[in-house]
Amino acid sequence: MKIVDAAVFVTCPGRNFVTLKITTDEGVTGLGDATLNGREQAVVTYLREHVVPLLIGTDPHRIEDTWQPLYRGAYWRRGPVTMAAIAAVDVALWDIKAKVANLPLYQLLGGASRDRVRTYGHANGRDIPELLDSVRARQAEGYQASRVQTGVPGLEKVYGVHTGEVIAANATRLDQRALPVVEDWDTPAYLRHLPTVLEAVRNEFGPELPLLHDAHHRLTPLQAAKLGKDIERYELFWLEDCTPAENQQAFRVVRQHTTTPLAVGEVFNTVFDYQTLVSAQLIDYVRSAVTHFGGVSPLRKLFDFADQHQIKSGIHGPEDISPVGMAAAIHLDLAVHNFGIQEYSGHTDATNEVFRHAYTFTDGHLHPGEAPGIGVEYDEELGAAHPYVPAYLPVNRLADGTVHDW
Ligand code: EZ4
Ligand code: CO
Repeated sequence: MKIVDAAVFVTCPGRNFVTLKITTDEGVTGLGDATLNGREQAVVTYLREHVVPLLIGTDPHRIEDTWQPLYRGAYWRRGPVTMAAIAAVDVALWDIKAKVANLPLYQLLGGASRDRVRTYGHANGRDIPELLDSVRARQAEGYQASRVQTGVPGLEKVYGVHTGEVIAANATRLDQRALPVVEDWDTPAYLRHLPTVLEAVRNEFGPELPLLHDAHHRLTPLQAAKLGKDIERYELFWLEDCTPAENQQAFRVVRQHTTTPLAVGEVFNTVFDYQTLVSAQLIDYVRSAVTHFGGVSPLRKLFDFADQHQIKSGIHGPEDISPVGMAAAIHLDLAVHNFGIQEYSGHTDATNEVFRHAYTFTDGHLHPGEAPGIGVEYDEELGAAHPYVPAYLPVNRLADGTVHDW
């Protein structure tokens, strides 16, 4: 079997998604997600100009032997654009291999290690009463775990909180002017506020509801250590991205001071980003998405590395991972032993029409379905009816105008 075509599609059924479709001479096709939120066209060009010509004529069954030259042969290793492009190829080839085998992908990854994949949803509110309503709404949708985010008194726009027309949690503004939304930030105000939020949520929903929170890289290691201690009694499932992790050593400070479980890695793109964090057991969950980590092949290797250190998976699953990337994640979640939890925000109806998928969401749990491959079909005609819209992620500024991590 040979690859005869590799096409890149961009569609915007409410937000931008980039999809690679590989076709073989036997007519088998495979899909991969290459969506890099806010930098979509960089990956489109990378794929079309630099990757597609290397694929034509090659054997789609040689997944590892395709991955390695894309990674090593580029010489310029790593980085989110490269790794999103490679991820799309890797997933499309797994999709093809599983279709040829007439099996759902999870069967090729060792088969199911569990019956279904537990998820957490996003609850958010401008204030505490709105957040409590949002947790109830997630529960009504079936979610059995929730990530809780609120506004901070005195701040106008904060990550993770829907404010009027701008869906800050979705992090893009589908607007032709397309300049970044500016959000505001005040760390001391946040550190004072968050314990009161968690207190209110625990009072309302009791001790059993698994709760998560995303600090989105905004704290120093010392601030993160203090926050972790301050909220220990609320027993978070995890505290996510408490401090930027480019300096992996920074997590030693956090780890030494708190038993709050830590999750890191949605912005990482190779195992090297995790080397110290995992080998020194400084975190509890690895957060990378199939889409941004080079695909199913390397993410599986990361999970095996993490497993040696009692660290579990917590795959990133925001709205900006397409149903193709989500499907690949769910197959992996079902198969790996050290699965932790899957983030799942769902997609709009318009998105689900462009990407028809076999995976299902019931009682807060996902299942990849039994369709051969990853179980997603891309409707090219419908996709083309939703053309690309330029959009940026927001930028954070302090009261005096200084840029802060978003
Ligand atoms: O801000 O995917 O845990 N989830 C997140 C996401 C990210 C977006 C950025 O594109 O932090 O909401
Ligand atoms: Co996050």
